[in-house]
Amino acid sequence: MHLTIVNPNTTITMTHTIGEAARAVAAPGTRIEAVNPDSGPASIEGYYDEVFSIPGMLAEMRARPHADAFVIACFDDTGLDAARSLVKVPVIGIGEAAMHMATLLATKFSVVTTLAVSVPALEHNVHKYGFAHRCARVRACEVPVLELENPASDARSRISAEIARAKADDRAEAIVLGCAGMADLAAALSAEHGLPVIDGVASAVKLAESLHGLGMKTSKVGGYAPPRPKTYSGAFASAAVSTED
Ligand code: 5HY
Repeated sequence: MHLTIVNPNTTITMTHTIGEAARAVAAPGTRIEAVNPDSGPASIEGYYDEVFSIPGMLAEMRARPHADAFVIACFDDTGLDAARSLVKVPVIGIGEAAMHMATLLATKFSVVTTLAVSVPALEHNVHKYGFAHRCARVRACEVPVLELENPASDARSRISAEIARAKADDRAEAIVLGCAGMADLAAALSAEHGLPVIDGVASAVKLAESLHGLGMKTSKVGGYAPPRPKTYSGAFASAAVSTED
């Protein structure tokens, strides 16, 4: 299968990290393409960044009609519902994927994300996905997203310390890493802390492969029905959907 992974922010080094994490777990027949838009925020930290990342992300998806499935590689699952409306093939958000995996491994989990500004949106998703009774807490380690790209930063140690607090205070039995930029840290942190530490990129790759293998596609009979053709004007004129799409 051809699996396209879209990093909605514009930081190419993070896209590379994401692609490597995906290829590390992909099945032999899965071709991974990791991309990001040229327009939009360098990182997504809260509601304002999120909005401006979505048009570029959708454009990247629209430019790849050959993909058998897509992964949205931002833990906020940025634009996930719009993406599922736009394309017929499965679209997996790394946040939703990681939370599903956590519920298969533990009675309760905590999320460790970057900054406090990101927490409310992730808490909303926990409730939206039906995991409120399984997620002990969404925590922030107060590491800016782009600090994860800085080898000299103390990001890893701060994430590790937050995991220790989640184990002690939340009695978390598993940890979900709340940023795509943390994808390369999961295995080492799991070994260090002695519990499952789940990366959403790897989780989403395997779920996408499963859905493709089952021949399953997104339902188009309700909320994810194709957008109705209509005029789009101004900067978004190119986003208009025709009946041929
Ligand atoms: C992410 N931001 O996965 C989110 C994480 C966050 O640019 N990629 C980003 O902090 O919300």
